[in-house]
Amino acid sequence: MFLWGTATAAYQIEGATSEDGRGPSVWDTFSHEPGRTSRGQTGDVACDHYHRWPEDVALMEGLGVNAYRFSIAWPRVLPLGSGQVNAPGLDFYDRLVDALLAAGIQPVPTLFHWDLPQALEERGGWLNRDVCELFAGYAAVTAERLADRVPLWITLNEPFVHMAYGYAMGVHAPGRALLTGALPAAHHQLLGHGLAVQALRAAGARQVALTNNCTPVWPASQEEPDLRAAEAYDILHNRLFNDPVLLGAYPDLSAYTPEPDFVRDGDLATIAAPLDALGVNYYNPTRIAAPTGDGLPFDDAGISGFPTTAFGWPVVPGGLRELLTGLKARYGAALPPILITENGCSQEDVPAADGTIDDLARVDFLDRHIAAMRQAMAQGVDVRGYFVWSLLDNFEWAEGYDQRFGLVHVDFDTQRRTPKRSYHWYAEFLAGQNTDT
Ligand code: IFM
Repeated sequence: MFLWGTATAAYQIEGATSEDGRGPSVWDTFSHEPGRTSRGQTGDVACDHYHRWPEDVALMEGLGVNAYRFSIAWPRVLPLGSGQVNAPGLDFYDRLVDALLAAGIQPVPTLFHWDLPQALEERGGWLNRDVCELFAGYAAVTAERLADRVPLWITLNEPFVHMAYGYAMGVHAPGRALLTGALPAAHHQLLGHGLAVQALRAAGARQVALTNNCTPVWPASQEEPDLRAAEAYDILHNRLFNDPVLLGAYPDLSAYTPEPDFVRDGDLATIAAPLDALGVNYYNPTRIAAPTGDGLPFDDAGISGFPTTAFGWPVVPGGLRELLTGLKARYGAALPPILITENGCSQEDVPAADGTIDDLARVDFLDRHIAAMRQAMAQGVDVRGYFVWSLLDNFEWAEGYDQRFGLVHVDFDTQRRTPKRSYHWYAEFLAGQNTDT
């Protein structure tokens, strides 16, 4: 069955951050520090999904999706990251899973979507190798409870973004600006992933995947310095996270570190545990030029000549086809089936006087990206699912509530949910699908 779904993440929608025994996460700490997020906004309430989940499941049922990708908050299950399990936290996800199944929707949980328990940050976060085993312990506890009903699990969401924004540049939690000193956070996330794959399978998970944020990299010119810079960026953004998982080896990291001494014997074999699917999140290509400063080995040259989202991201549907066919060309038989675990756009969705939200640009975005995905499938890429980011407008990290990605508009003062035109479009589209394609 082809999975047609929508996606969210715990800290972006749940709220109830100190309810029923949930421990604090790095995002609670970070978003409460002055100047970290737009207008000081936090995920304290977000979409209040922790209380309003029945309404949100009903919205998905109305949409007609057959799958829902959400994330489980590690600090809700294990408030200190390990040790004592918080039963009400697991109960929440248990109820959600049952409600989804009753609505004919396959739950697809992600175990880590950036909300590390603060207690683990105090031990060094993902820079501390011990966190890898603790992540596997959390995976085991969670799957022992849910794997009887949840076939497909995703370990990590976008370890590149978490490493780059959270540990290299400091614009996301935990707010560390270590530049290339962030690389151990990449390796430890990947090692944690590999250990979690073992733990999930031991607990009865039938299928396991990892979600990477991938981007086609466009050199700014065909001149040698730009081509070299583009290759260096491709290594950092794409290959650093795909090669070890799919090929069991890191790409040449010499542009970033003289010696990856954080990699120990046996780590790569653990990281390369076979997967049932690779999750791919696609938003846009990246155009790269030779560096002008003396820091990193590339400059982001920006893309012009395409429409942009409210975030200013270029809208390039053909980039999705290029990405998918490129993955197949690069990894060949080592590439498992692909799930597009996120694709979507932020728009300035202002309700009209009659309350409707006519987000035609989002409809066009989704329509053209789905067409691009199908072109890649026609070229032989094995894609098994597509999830729109996102079901609801939500807490867009450092951007707070300013960037709206939802098929459903959320009024954050009243928590009123209003399906946008894109919701109705997707519902109609799904009604016309044969779920085998
Ligand atoms: O909101 C994020 C999500 O958490 C991870 N992928 C990209 C989305 C849009 O920025």
